[in-house]
Amino acid sequence: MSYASQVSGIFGKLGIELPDAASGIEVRSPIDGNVILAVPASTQAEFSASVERAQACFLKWRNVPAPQRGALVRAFGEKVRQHKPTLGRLVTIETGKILQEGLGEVQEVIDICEFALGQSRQLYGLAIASERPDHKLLETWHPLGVVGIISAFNFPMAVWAWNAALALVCGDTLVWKPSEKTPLSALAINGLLLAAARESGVDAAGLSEVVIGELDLGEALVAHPGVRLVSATGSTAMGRAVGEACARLFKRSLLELGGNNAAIVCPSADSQLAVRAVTFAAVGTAGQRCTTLRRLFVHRAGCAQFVKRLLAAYENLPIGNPLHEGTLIGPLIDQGIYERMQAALQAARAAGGTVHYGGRIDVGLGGFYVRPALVEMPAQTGPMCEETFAPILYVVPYDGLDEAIEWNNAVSHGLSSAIFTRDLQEAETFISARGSDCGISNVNIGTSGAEIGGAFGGEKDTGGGREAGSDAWKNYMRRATNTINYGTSLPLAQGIRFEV
Ligand code: UN1
Repeated sequence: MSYASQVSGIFGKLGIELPDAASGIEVRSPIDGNVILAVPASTQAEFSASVERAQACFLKWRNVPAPQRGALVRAFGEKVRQHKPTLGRLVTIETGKILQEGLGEVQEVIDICEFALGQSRQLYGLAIASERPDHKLLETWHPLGVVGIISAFNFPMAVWAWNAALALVCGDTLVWKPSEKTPLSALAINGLLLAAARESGVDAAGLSEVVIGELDLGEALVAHPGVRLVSATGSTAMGRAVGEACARLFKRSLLELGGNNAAIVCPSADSQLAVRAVTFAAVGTAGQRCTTLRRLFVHRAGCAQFVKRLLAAYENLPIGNPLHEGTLIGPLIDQGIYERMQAALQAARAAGGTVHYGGRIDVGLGGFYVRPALVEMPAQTGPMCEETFAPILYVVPYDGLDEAIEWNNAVSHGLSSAIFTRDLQEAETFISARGSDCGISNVNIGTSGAEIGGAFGGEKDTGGGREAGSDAWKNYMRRATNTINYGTSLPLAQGIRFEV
């Protein structure tokens, strides 16, 4: 069955209308590279209407008690759970990530809904001691407004959901511009949210809008005065443009950009565990996660042996149709990424690297399939210092931990990092103030696959934003400080006397 008919079956099962396929943005399945269908792009007028609907809806939604808003998110999460296999399949067809990872992505949506439901009863403020008699200081949190979400192709549902589930319980409404490569996943998951709203008796108009288009639409979203926060996931170049434009307008931005993530394998590491963890982090999602492991520093004493074991694991990786059980590596999203990967491997060779694997493989489907590359580098140089969004793992031997930590931190990004060691001093140093400078630093676990309970994001060129768990909800609310005088006199702060 063609992917076009599978997709129409999926939308049928979900009870969501597929958009008119006559013309518009062509959506391809990376599995075979063929067009699934065309999705109409949003016009400027449609985009403006979406923001206006979201603004109007916000005026009502902000008055709904937060736990009731949480109830909608719970109903949505239940719907997603019910349709998990169908949604996972759609993610795989549209992104090419293996079915296990497609299902994992849907699970992330379910998880954040549960988290947000709990959060809906915990939007805590503070009561602060006042310096004045009969006075009280409060810190309270209020809904912010319309939240604009820009998301990337590689997590076409989960990244939106991290933002959406929290923003909704915080009383905000949403306008989402998904990647033009993955609008179908967006329409499906958003369609389930709107269905949950209708079934819960919530007026769904303007609660969560999807707009489809390319760069100019993202620019319009950032520039629109009705959008109070722009949460953007994607390349550093895109994030810089979003961040600068938002700063000019004093608009909030929440940026989750690239990563050039590293791991350190110490002499005391459990090498079997480390080989599995490194392999999953480096080749999972065919190297197309922002948390993908791209740089590896192995202690010189064990480096040759460790590389040998990795090469053996790489050689046996099942590469092929991501819908088939047993496949671990699916296709790259498109030719553009394939070409960037090959250019990076060329540059690595020129910089003195020894490249293992990395070439295109014919799995009989079309599409861009590669065996992930392992590159032994003499030092951290050349393309190793940049993020190439493809499965390339550079390996460099190190002699001292300080040196390895310095290299970990010596790139422009600061998303995720890991150390493999059974030495307490090494582990604690790595996650200490003089350790990794990343937003995520792990011990005996790879760089990717973070749980939603923690704050997700990173420093430097990764953009500084934090999404999902911990106190990330505060991004989606405005904070007010309230001073209340319950006495009969008017003492002024700082002891100022001002008698009139
Ligand atoms: C991304 O690649 O943009 O930690 C997000 C992870 C996933 C999310 C990745 N939970 O790898």
